Amino acid sequence: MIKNILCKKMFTVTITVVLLSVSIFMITPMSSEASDIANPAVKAKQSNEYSPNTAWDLGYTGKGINIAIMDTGVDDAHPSLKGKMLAGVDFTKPELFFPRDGSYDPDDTNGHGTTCAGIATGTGEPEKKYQGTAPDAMLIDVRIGTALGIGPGEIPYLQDIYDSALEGIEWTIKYKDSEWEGAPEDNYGIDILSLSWGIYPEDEGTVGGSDGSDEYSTGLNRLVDAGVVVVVSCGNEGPDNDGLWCMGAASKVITVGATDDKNTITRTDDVIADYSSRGPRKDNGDDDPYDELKPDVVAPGTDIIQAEYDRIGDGSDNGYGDRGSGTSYASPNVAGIVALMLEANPDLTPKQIKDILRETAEPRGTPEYPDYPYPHNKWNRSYGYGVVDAYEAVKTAKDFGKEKEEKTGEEVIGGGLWFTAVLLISLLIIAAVVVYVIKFRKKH
Ligand SMILES: [Ca+2]
Ligand SMILES: [Ca+2]
Ligand SMILES: [Ca+2]
Ligand SMILES: [Ca+2]
Repeated sequence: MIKNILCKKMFTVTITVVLLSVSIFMITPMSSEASDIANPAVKAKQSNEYSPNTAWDLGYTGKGINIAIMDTGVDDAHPSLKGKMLAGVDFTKPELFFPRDGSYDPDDTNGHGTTCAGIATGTGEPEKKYQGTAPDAMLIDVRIGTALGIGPGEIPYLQDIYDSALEGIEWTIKYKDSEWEGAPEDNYGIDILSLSWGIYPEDEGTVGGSDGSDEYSTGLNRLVDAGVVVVVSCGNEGPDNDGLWCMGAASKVITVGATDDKNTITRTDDVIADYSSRGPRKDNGDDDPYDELKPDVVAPGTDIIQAEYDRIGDGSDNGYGDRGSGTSYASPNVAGIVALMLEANPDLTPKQIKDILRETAEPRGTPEYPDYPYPHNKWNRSYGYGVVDAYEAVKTAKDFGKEKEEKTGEEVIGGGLWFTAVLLISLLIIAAVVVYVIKFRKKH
């Protein structure tokens, strides 16, 4: 008996020591120097390292732009997200009791969606430490995932009956121009869909992943055609992945992989995250060899601290949670950058946004196709077209089309000068004629 009690005590002590060591190990990375890294590292937020060459220094923070987070729901009462939600819909609940006109506010009982919303749009209140890349952007909460993460319809055999992800995509197409009740005119509709979601292709013949012809990817392409910029995570399958999953494989979306920023704002030490899925996408056999070049860009996704959800409540008393990692955390960072670009130039099309992001990204790794035309000759299977650069992207977005306008302006000015010159010469000729006539009359 005594021996047993001693054993029990020893066991308890050992477990306590182990737990303490583990918790200390887990707390260490959350020290004060390890604050908000990913945001200044993409050159969105100001920093000692990159200011004044950051997007926020240019004056853009996402004002007048709406980002839909299609995920496990968002605890939008969290101090970082308070007052942001303009509309919501919950596809994990029956339509009969939960209206799907945008008026319902879904709960997050998993945490994934709240974290992603914070990375894109969080104000970081009250300390303003863990801010999103577009802290003035607003939110549309499109819930497709349950407490378990996966949504109804991601279970084989049920997919044909009801699929929350497909419902969510169709809803976003339908409501993309909606005049949300109580929203200022600038914040009508949906500008961007941020999707940290992937569904494994389940059909036969899907060796090598999806070629982008699956119904999730084609649905997202239709959403892009409707004018919404779609940003999707690449997946966490690592370097030996068998292609890309449905959604990130869509030709027209911006597919985002993850880097490890090493908890330093400087970009020089950043490397591809070991879990980030690699490209290219499976060949879809069309005459465009470039839509296979995915991921498009990479952004920090490792050890990210963000707004913490509440399993039962709305997160209104919550702070900021542990660090988490995944390409799920890289894509909302880029969705926020797209919001900054659209604020700088609301006329840009989704294709122009994607082209600018690819062109301005800082290339990394050996180019896989050096003979391809620019910018495709930058592409690497891990880093895509490179590490996203919010400053260069926003600056390029702002000036996009300006060169043409200025030229047109010059032409107008040029035309005005010509007109004045012709008028002056005509007047001179008339004056000369008048003088000549008067003189002629005087002589006769
Ligand atoms: Ca919500
Ligand atoms: Ca909740
Ligand atoms: Ca770094
Ligand atoms: Ca192709």
